[in-house]
Amino acid sequence: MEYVHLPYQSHETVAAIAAPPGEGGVAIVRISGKEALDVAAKIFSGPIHSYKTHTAHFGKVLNLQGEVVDEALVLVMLGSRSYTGEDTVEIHCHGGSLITQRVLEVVLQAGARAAKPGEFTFKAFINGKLDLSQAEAVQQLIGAKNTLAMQTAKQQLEGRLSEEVRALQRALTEIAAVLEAWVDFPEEDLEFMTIESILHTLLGIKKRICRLKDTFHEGKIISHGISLCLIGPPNAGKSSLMNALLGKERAIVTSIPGTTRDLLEEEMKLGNLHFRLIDTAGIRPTEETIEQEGIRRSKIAMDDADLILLVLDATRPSCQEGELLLASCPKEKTVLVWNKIDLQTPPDREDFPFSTSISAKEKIGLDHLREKIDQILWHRGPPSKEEVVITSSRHHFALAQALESIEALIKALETGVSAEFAASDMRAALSALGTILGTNITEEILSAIFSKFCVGK
Ligand SMILES: Nc1nc2c(ncn2[C@@H]2O[C@H](COP(=O)(O)OP(=O)(O)OP(=O)(O)O)[C@@H](O)[C@H]2O)c(=O)[nH]1
Ligand SMILES: [Mg+2]
Repeated sequence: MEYVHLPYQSHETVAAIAAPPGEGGVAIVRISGKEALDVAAKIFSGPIHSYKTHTAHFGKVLNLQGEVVDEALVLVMLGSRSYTGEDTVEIHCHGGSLITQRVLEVVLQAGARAAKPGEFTFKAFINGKLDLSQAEAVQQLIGAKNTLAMQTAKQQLEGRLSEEVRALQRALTEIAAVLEAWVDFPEEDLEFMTIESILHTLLGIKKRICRLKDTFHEGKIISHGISLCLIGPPNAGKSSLMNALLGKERAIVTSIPGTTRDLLEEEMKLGNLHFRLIDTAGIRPTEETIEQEGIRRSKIAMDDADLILLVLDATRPSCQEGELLLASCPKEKTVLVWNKIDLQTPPDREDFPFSTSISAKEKIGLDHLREKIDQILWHRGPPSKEEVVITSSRHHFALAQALESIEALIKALETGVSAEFAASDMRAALSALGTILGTNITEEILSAIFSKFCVGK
């Protein structure tokens, strides 16, 4: 594997356009590293070396031949009081894509290296300005598609998750010290902490890790969005419902069963969350090749979906296809939707905990359906502003690993296994927690994290 960021590169002075691509009033070319001032001095008309830190200066950007490239405002940030934690010069130039590119070119000709994806944030991490979970939060904050996602990313960037992890680490380290002492001096009676009190503390820690790990259910919903799949027999009104939810005629609707042949996807916002709505081909036995393929895709979409809307036709309450789907849809992620209630009252299906009745054609019952979707999504309501929520599968994995080690540790202590084994479980738990903050982490993982960033972040 080729590493995007090796730690030894962190001393190099790098530059990139830190503004989004395209045209704007102003764009920023950022230079960071110990030669940032020297580089900027070669291409700026003013006396950069004499500027005080955190001051802005107007002047001209010149190429190495002394020709004017643009007029710009230069911002100087020295020492550790910058985003990257090292000398930084920002050139605020005119925001045309060509002119910004020219400014960057002269900066590179003056001696800076082109920054790699996420390299500014990587520098902030290496220089101790951010821990790894905070660095990941930068990416999430920039990519947040709804206010809840923004709120959780901001909270993580402020260090709330890090604080929680550090508190867990501190509590474990105290116990680790006792366990290590037992390994070193087994014959001594260490009475200041009994096995019972250690077990009691460990159970408390286990509970806290469990709680944090379980917030991933909410975290995923918030930050990754939800795939919502419409499933049902032909002609039940899936495409009509898709259109009604989207508020536009996206899918073809006809009275001919088997109208939809392929998967149709569309983004939708519902409340604070974003959804990927997927309309599918109606499921029924058929000899027709194209329809068979469509049905195969419907079934895959149904398995992959976070949520299913099982749409049944109230005028055909006990059709065979409907019964088969009722038996095969997982109840915990399915809302049973009786459609066409303008024509007939649907039967009661008490075996489905989440069900509702609508008319997609007459737009009846849609608000109630949206409420049902909300209910099935949140196991215990959306998280409060104060609650720390994890949104990354990397963090979820680390917490699961820590939990496993702590469970092994508890078992070892309960069954009186040698202190050495217990101490090694403890080290494994601490090390798993450390990966969230970026300690004990391989270059491969670091590289994978930062390579997902864009250049300029
Ligand atoms: N009366 C009434 N008719 C509806 C309602 N919803 C859909 N329909 C009609 O039912 C027929 C089928 O609707 P579609 O939305 O195409 O059904 P579908 O489930 O997508 O069907 P396939 O794509 O064939 O699987 C159309 O003629 C719709 O106008 C409803 O709530 N009430
Ligand atoms: Mg359809």
